Amino acid sequence: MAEFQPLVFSGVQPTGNLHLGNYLGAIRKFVALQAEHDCIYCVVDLHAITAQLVHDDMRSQTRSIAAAFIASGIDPKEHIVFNQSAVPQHAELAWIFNCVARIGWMERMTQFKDKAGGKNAEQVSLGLLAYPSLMAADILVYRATHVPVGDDQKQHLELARDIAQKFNIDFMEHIRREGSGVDIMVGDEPVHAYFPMVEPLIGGPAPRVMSLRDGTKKMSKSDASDLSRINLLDDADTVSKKVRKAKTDPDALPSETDGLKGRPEAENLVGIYAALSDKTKEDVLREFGGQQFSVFKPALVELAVHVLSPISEEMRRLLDDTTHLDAILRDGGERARARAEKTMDQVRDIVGFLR
Ligand code: AQP
Repeated sequence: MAEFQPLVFSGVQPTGNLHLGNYLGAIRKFVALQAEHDCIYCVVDLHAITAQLVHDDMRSQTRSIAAAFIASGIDPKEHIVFNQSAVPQHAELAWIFNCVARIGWMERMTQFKDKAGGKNAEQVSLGLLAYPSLMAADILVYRATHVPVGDDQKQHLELARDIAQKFNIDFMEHIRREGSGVDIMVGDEPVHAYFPMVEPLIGGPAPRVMSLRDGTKKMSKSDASDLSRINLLDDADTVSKKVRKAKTDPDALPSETDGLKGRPEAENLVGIYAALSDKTKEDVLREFGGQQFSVFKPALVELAVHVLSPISEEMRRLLDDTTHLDAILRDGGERARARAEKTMDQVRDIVGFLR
């Protein structure tokens, strides 16, 4: 049975300062996957206008995320780094997916419910509701098979699978006729598919990094309090201040992970330490179990600065030369467009548009 060619795709929105959650949940995985896979990494600027239409600094935010990718170790020559709006095929496929997906699927998305928040639901943009359909198109316009993301994106990836599956079933005869499908197994069922069933790559000790001010809330670019997150561009003093001020409880760290239950802030800081040091939470507690936060926090600051400062230095260097950075994005955009057009050329035939 044939297989889809393995391909990694993921994206980050240019909606604010990149933080430790984006780094540990996503960008660090992007870097690691390059060794074994063909990878496409995108600054998803079309997504950035779904929650807020007018941005004063979208271009600089876009460059900043591209700089973070490269400074973290993504090789834009070997792989592809570009911004989404440079490849109009994403939006074209998203329109087709808007007609494949059902409104009920979109309305069930937790992120939509959080962002549209109850009585505001009628007032938010149609784009915010349709966001997961564009996300499915971002991935599937390359027929990508693996998507590294933070835990918060799990539901959107399940929806991308639902969209791919419905497209494959609805157009099964057309796909066969056009000869562009692949025979795959979905569970125990053999299916002649055009789009692969994407696999989310979520994991590690910090798949969802939580706010430093509230261990029950996700660390987020849009949190009003800058103290809630460590930004990739924060200097050592700022990182130190934020970790010192991070909410904790008065108890010492436990020696076993069971002892972190019901202590979300402690669990979050231990998870961050583990992820930054490539260890497990068990390893961290073996080292720090029984210690107070007054001992653990300075160790965490030292580690965070050690890992993040080379990245922020390199980001600043790249951001000083926007001509070079723009050329990287332009080159990535051209290569991405050629690949996306190959898919859309077949999709237009599968759907049956007059050519
Ligand atoms: N707190 C987090 N922990 C782990 N992973 C996270 N990601 C985001 N926050 C965390 C992952 O980062 C990638 C890029 O995210 P995004 O910018 O495209 O969208 P987001 O999830 O909406 O990020 P934010 O920071 O929460 O932005 P706002 O505040 O604008 O909504 C994704 O893989 C995401 O999982």
